[in-house]
Amino acid sequence: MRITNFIQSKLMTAEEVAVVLPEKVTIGASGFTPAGYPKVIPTAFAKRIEDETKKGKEFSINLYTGASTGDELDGVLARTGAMKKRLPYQANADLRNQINSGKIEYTDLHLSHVASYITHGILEPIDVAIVEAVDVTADGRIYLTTSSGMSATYINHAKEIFIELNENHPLELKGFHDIYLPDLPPKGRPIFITHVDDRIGAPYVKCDPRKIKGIVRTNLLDSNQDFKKPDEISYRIAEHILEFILHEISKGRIPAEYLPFQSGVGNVANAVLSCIAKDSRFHAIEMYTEVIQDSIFDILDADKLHCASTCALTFSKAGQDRFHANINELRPKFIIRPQEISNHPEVIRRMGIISMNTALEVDIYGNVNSTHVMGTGMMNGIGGSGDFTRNAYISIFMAPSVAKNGNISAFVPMVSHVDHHEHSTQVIVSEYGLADVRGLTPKERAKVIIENCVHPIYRTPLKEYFNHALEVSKTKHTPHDLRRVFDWHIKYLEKGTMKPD
Ligand code: 0RQ
Repeated sequence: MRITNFIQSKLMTAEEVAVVLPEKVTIGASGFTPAGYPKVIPTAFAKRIEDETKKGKEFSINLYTGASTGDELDGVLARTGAMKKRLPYQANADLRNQINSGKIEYTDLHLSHVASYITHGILEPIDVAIVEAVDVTADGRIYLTTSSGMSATYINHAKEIFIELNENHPLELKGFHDIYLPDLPPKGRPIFITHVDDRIGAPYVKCDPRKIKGIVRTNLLDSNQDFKKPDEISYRIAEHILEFILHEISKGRIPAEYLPFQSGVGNVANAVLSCIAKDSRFHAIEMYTEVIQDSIFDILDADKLHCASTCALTFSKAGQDRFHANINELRPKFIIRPQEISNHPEVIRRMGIISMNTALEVDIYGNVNSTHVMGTGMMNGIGGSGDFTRNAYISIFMAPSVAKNGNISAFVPMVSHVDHHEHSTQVIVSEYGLADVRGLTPKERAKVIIENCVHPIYRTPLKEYFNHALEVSKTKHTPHDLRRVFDWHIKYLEKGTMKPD
């Protein structure tokens, strides 16, 4: 870390920043899944809020980020009770509880839409940007850390900027980012990314240095959970996906050198990468995705990564140590882009991405719910899953066939909330098998999904529902019995299980 005269002149403690933040404030923070988010300023601000609320002061915070962040941002601010609005994605238990108890309003947004909502003034404007950086220069170049997220847009729009200068990251992190924001319609031009490793922007975010009101030195790592190896069910799902990809190559629908992969968060997504690493039938891949997790190290160890374009490097403590130790060697392997570019429909469609995301539940016609537990409770949010699903060359949804010890079937007559509808979903996979529903009619889709993906306990009941719907439905294109579509969910809510009696 080089402390220049400019940095020296702006140095403050987190507590000093906390005191100058307004009581009613909209914060645009760095951070994506949880990587590269500010840690000490929000913690100090939360402490101030707690102290001053006791003395009768009222605070009101809107918090915008790139995606989910760590407890030192989302958790501490949610627990103050002063958070009023949060967007566009979260995955923090305390925040989720407050959203679901109605105390915090949450706008669940496609991640590629956030920048234009900010720029067009659809959302409440940003007062203060708080971003984590590895370096800042006197002419206003801000070098971000492990994520890009929404930082560039928030920095552009904020009236004031506070920076957490994180000394834990080596200065060699400079150069991983490719910051480029498209112009607004009607001035928008094509985004010239035709290959995963194309660079079209700058390695820093540029701002008016007069807007930088304070810099706080920190050394805290991103607080990610230790990386859990995927479980047996995830490996079975991954195997079905690998067989499908090889089948598509044999049919000439995927080229032998593959297409770039997008892989979501969680167990199954990690299992797919681990399986590609181990499987001798697979050679090196490219990724055009929004989050890279520790499973990338399996791919790197097998020497099977050409390049990964991402919006965040979300590593466990061990993963972060390994990344730091090998940072120069890994530089050509990763590009970190703003979410408006990592998730941009134009680029995703042009490059022909194979997207792989996880569903909470899927219905017999292939509609997918990724966000709402039993139709009303927020889990995390749609995140980038819709950006990729809608625009991918092949969009795959994966789900273990049951949840909660078998008391919930992931395959139901009708999903209780729709994030990805039957027109966008193409391939559905559980540990029992894979349903390729491209080009099928609704009734054909129902048959292949029920036959290939559903857990044996629920297969016959779902078949019975479909046959019953076919019989009683007045119109037969997408047969349903509207009186019975949610019987499975209602049974779970009343009796704690969807299992047949
Ligand atoms: O709850 O831990 O209390 O048992 O849901 O399920 O199986 O641990 O799955 O961690 O892979 O997350 C869809 C949430 C899956 C995630 C989702 C319960 C289950 C468990 C979690 P417990 P698992 P994962 C990239 C792309 C949307 C955003 C996205 C997600 C908990 O993948 O948030 O894809 N996706 N972004 O028991 C009730 C059901 C259930 C259920 C599972 N049908 N009903 N509960 N569970 N199925 C990242 C970004 O966009 C930034």
